[in-house]
Amino acid sequence: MTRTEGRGVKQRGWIVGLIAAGALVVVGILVGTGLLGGSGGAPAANGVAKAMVPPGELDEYYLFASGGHSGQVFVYGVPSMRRIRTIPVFTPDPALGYGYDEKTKEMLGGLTWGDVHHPALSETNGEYDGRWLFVNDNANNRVARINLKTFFTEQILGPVPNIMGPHSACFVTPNTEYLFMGSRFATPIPHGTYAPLEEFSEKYKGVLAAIKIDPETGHMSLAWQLLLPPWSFDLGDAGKKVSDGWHFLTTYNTEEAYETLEVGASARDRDYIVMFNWREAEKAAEEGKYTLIDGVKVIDPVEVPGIVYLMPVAKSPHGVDVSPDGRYIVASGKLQPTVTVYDFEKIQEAIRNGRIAGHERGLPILDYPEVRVAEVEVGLGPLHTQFDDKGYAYTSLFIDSAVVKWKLGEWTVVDKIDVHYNPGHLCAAEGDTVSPDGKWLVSLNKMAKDRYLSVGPSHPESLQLIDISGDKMQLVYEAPVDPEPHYAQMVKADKIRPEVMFMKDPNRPYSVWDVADARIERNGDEVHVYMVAVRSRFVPDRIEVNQGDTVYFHITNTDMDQDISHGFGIPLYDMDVQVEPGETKTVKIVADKPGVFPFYCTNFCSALHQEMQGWLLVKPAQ
Ligand code: RUQ
Ligand code: CUA
Repeated sequence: MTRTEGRGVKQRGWIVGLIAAGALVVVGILVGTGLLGGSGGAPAANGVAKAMVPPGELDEYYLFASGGHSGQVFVYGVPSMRRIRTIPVFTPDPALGYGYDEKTKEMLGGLTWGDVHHPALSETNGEYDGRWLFVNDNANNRVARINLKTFFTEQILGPVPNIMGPHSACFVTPNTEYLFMGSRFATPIPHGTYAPLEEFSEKYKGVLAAIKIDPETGHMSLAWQLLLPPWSFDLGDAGKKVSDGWHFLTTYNTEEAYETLEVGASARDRDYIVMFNWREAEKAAEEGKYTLIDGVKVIDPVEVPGIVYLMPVAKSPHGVDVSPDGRYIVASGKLQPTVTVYDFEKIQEAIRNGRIAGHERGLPILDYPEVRVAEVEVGLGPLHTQFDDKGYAYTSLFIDSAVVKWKLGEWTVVDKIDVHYNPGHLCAAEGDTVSPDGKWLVSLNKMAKDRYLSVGPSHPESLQLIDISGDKMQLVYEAPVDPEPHYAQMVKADKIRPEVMFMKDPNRPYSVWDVADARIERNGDEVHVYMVAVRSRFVPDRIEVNQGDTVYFHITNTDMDQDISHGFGIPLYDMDVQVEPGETKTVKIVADKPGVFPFYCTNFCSALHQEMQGWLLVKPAQ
C-alpha cells in the first residue's frame, strides 16, 4: 500500500495497517459494522456486490456523460459502470466514420473539436422521455442533438450568432420547448466586431440564446435572444411544476473585470442568480419588441420589464438546481461554504408586491431577505446539487472532496461521504426530473490521482457510484473516464428504445438494394459509384477513374441483420466510414493521387471479412 495522497486513504491509515498485519478478523468486524462501507477509500465488499451485473445481463440505467473537450459523449451502464459506447458529436471519429462522409462532414462545418459540458435528455411533463439527448459546445457556440433511436448525432446548430462560450447549456424546459445558451464570455456583438478591452463595460455584451425544439422531430432552431450585462453566465436550470415558465442562471464576474479574473471576478461579496420568464420573452419576440442583430431577434429586458429579475447570491456561484417540485432554487457559492436556497413562492410574492431592492444595469434586484429561505452550511467548495425521492439534496464539495446530504425544508446536513477526488457535478438516477428515483448517485470527480493503474502524466477522471437508497450513503464502485466529463444524466434503461438497423427504403436517394442495380456513372470528371456492401463483398469492386476525377461512393449496406456493419476504408486517401445495416452513406474523394488503392471493409463482419475488398485504380493524367 503506497497510496498516500488521498485524504480518505490517509484517514483510514490505521485500517490499512491492520489489513497489512493480516488482521483479517478485524476487517470482518469493520465490514460488519459498516465502518469500512460508508465512506471508505476502498468500497466495502458488500457494496461492490450491488454494482455486480453478471455477464450477459443488462444494466438498469443508462448514464450519458459529457466528454468535455474530446467533443464526445460517453455512455455507461449503471450500476455496473461498464462503458458501452462513445458517441462522436463535435469531433470526427474513424471508428464510426463520423466526420468522413458528406453528411456528417457538413454537420461538423470544418471544425474538429467542441467542448461538451452539459448533456440534457428530452423531457415530457418533466420526465425524461428517452427521445433525444442535447449537448452544448462551450467552445464554438453550438448545440447538438443525438437521436436515442440510433445513438448518432443528427443535428448540429451553430455557431449561434452573438453568444460566446455557452457554458450555461443545455438545460431543457419540462416539455422540451426550449433549451437556453447563455454566454460565459462577453464580447462585442455581432461576432466580428472589434472593441478594446478598456471598453468592456460599454461595448461587451452578455447574450442568452433561446433554442426552440420541434416537438415532433427534435429539430432545433434559433428563436430569440436576451441582451444581458457583460457578466459570465455559468450554469442554468429550468423551472418546473410551480416554477414552470421560468429559467434560472448563475452569473459570476458582475465586477465586469477583464484581466486577472481570478481576483477581479471575485471582488464583490455578492453576484446574482438571473431569472427570466421565457413565456414573457416569447411574447415580446412575437410583439416585435426586439432589435435585429446579425439576423436574430434580440430583446433588451431593460426595455421590456417583467422578463428578467436578479437575486443576490453569495459571491461567484457555480451550480443552480431546481428541486423536483419546482419550489426551491438551490445555488452553490463556490467561494463560500454554503448553498443558498430560494423559495419560488416567495419570489412570486416579492415580484407581486414590488419588493425591489434596487437595480443594476437597469435590471430589478429582488430583496434578498424576502426571497431566500435558507443558507445551508454544507462544507468547502459547494458546486452542484442533485435530489432523490425522499426530499434530500446532495451537494458536491470540490475542496472537501466529499458529497454532503441534506434535508430540504429542514435545511440540516444528515450525512457526508468522501469521494476521490474533487467532485464537480453529481448525477442522480432520473435526477433532473420531477420524480427522481433515489437509488444511485454518481460523483464526477475531477481528479483520480492514485485510484487506477498509472498511465503516465495525464490521468483519467473518475466516476464513483454511490448507493443513496439508505440513510447513509455508501460508495460501491468506480470507473475511470477519459477527459473530461462535466455533467451526466442517468435515465431508466427501459425508456430508451434503440433501433438495431435502418429501415430498408428503396426510395432513399442514392441507395441501391440489389447487386444488379449497382453501377458506376460518369458525368464529365465526376464519377458516381452506386455500391452495395453485403457479406462479404463490395459490388462493384473494381473502380477505374482518371487522376483529377471527383469520385462519389454511395454505399448501401443491404445486410438487414443486427450488428452486421461494414466499413469502407481507402488507404492514403484519408477515408473511412462505417455503414450500418440498412444504411446508405455517401463519401467523396478527389482522385488526385495516381496508382492502385485497394479499398477494404474495416469492420469485422464475417468469416470472409478479410476478403471483403476491391480496387480503386487511378489512371495518371497524361
Ligand atoms: S461545470 S464542475 Cu458544469 Cu462545466 Cu460545474
Ligand atoms: Cu464487411 Cu468486414
